[in-house]
Amino acid sequence: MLVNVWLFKQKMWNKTKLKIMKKLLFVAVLVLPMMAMASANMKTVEFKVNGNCGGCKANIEQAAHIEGVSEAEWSVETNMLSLTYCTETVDLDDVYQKIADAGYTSEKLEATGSSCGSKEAESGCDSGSSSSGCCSGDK
Ligand SMILES: [Cu+2]
Repeated sequence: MLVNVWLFKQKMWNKTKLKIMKKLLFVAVLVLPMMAMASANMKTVEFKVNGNCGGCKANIEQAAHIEGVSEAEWSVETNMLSLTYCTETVDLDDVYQKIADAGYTSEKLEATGSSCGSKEAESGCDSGSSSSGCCSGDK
């Protein structure tokens, strides 16, 4: 009698286990590709953008933050811009162009606009201010 109950319980447990396994498999099959897809077209690159100060940082990051860019971070110390973007919607050349328009020279493009501009005074960027504004790009 006792053995029978035990066997019965054992059977039920096996069924439950199977159900759980099936559920897990279902979740894995459904969710994993979605996660892979979401991250597959995101890419992070680093490239150099000339700049000098916190004002430059704000300008560069703002310029680089076009639609499809999820993260743009520029370092004053290394002058490297770290960019995380969607490869399907973002053309990197557009980012280079925006940065050049904002007045910063990157690895690929010479600056076309004027940098820092009115933010010069409050940004505290005074290195090279004598020549062509605080952020002439030549550092
Ligand atoms: Cu600056």
